[in-house]
Amino acid sequence: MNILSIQSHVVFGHAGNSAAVFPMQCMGANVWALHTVQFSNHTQYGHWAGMVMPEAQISELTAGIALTGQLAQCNAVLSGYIGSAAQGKHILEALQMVRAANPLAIYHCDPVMGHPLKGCIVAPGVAEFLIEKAIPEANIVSPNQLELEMIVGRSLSSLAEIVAACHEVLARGPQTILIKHLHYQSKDPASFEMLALSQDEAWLIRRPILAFDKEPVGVGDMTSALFLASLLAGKSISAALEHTTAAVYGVLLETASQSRYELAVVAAREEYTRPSHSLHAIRL
Ligand code: PLP
Ligand code: PXL
Repeated sequence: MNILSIQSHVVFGHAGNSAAVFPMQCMGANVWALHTVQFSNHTQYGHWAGMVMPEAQISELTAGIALTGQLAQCNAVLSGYIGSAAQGKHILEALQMVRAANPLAIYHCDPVMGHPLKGCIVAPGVAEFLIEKAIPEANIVSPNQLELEMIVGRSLSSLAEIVAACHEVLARGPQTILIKHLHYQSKDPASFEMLALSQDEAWLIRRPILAFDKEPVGVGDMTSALFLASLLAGKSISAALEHTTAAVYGVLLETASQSRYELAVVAAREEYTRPSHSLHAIRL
């Protein structure tokens, strides 16, 4: 299993590749980590040092791998936090190179744009790129509810409306959609819910919500990574959803038990292969 993971890198703490790479490696994937930005820390601190990588690096580094003859070994491209709208074109070029070398390679686009409580968190033009260009190319997409609303262009207030919106997204190209954070009106406030759908099945999963002084960042990035690694390992959509939810829950429990803000990505390493809780998805 080889995954080209195109996301942010933070030197301190965990977001983007810094939250996604290690969990995927623990699940047995070779991760080819390509960084869209290198920041000192994630942006929710309000200040950070570092830079958005020059956009051409994304396609240049991928072309470099192609020269080794190894690009055909790439099973999947995962994209997450993008530093500038100009990087979009190079992500799609990288994807084209991978697909030319391995037509079976899949593209998982995590359309990182915003957070229900924080609003839009990405550079101008990134949202338009994700919605118009990236999602139609993707096999798997993993928006949170806010991002799903941005994709379909309207707010969604019930689970039925959310499921209908997911089918609209599937009609644009992807075969699988994970809604990695739901917050519709009638949702039980004590549970965290996610939804995974394909054309012919829909699964809902719940886990307890944990109270944090400040919500940890990188949870969505880790969620997408674990879901992709689970599907690549041959799990069904429901099994991938169950494994992902249980593993992330385990990481959050460890994080809460240490009273930390940054995710306990390393301390909770057992969770990625043998989650300590088992959670069951419900077929809708
Ligand atoms: N916040 C929490 C506490 C989560 O558990 C998750 C996903 O599992 C998310 C957020 C989803 O990510 P995002 O930050 O994109 O909403
Ligand atoms: O989790 C999304 C994310 C990824 N990468 C960086 C971030 C954030 C959210 O704030 O700052 C660098």
